[in-house]
Amino acid sequence: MYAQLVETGLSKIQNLEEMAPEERAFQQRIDEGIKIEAKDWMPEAYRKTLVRQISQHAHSEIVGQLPEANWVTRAPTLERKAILLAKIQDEAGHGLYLYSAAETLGVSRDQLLGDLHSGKAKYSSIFNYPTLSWADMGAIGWLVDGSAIINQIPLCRCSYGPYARAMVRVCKEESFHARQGYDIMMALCRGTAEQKQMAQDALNRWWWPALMMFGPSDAASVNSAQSAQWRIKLFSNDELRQRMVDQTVPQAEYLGLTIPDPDLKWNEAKGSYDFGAIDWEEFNNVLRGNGPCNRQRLQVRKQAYDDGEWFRDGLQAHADKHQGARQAA
Ligand code: BYC
Repeated sequence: MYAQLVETGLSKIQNLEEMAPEERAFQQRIDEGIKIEAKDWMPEAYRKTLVRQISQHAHSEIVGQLPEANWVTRAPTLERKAILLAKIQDEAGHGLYLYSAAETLGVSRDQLLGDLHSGKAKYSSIFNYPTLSWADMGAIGWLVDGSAIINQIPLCRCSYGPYARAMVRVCKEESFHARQGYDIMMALCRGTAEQKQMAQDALNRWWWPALMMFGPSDAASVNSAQSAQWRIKLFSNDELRQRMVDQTVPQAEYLGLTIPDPDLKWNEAKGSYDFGAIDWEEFNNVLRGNGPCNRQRLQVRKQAYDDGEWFRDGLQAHADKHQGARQAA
């Protein structure tokens, strides 16, 4: 796939002969599988691409806490509440590793957060959908964290060292998240008819948005070819989306739930499932800021940032005081 993506993107990206010597040496290191580290020379466009992707990833982790936070006070048991809280705390941790990885590329946390709050930086489309019932906690863990793992396992091998290393722990924790989600779905599906219906309803609402998480189709993906050449992307959006469908259909069957896609069908020749058309108009609309919860999500993040100002000021004053004392000594 890597070769195929680079191939299709050849009109947009340079081949080795066209590159300046420094850039050629950089590309050769990448082709040999050598990691790029923060202090190494890198093309400005590589740095920018990573800042864009890593920061959007970090924002997704932070904004991703909000739909689940909605259910902390209404979890059905103390145990479920404790597990959900631990998962949400993990997401905060992921955001922090990722902001730190982005900072190694010479951007400040304030700049990154400023871009989120102004609407300049994106975060994952999936977090602009509402969580209407407890079953949504199951569906998010199962489908959203499940998709996140499929997308993120290859990132542990991406070319930028600090990003790749941050992803190792993130993926381990995501695996726990996906299992807790599936466990909620199993409990609901083994419960009353009403509980099983809640699980089906959650699957109906989260299925298509989860498929959209993988990004536009390969034909429409503007960044894929260059990211593949730089080995930031090891698999294409469509390839990973197909993996998610193939992995999830048997899991839905085990639960006794129906995937909301009349065109879903096993394709013997391909050895994978065919599935229906994605509503890209809906996806683009969410990206433009018009999803069901976009405004609410941004407003809550901005409010949290403003509310935390006194704390950041306090930390800064404390740090300044100690630095002053050290300089005086
Ligand atoms: N939502 O050329 P493309 C999580 C944008 S966190 C919004 O294919 P690329 C979790 C894309 O940014 C989930 N925007 O781009 C957390 C680009 O716009 P810009 C987040 C999307 O970068 C808590 C444009 O569309 N995961 O899992 O090559 C709880 C064209 O796309 C989306 C990551 O961030 C989307 N779904 O590929 C539970 C993983 N898709 O930036 C779970 C790392 C595309 O040019 N990121 N866009 O203005 C990636 O792997 C890649 O950035 C993507 C997109 C596959 C997402």
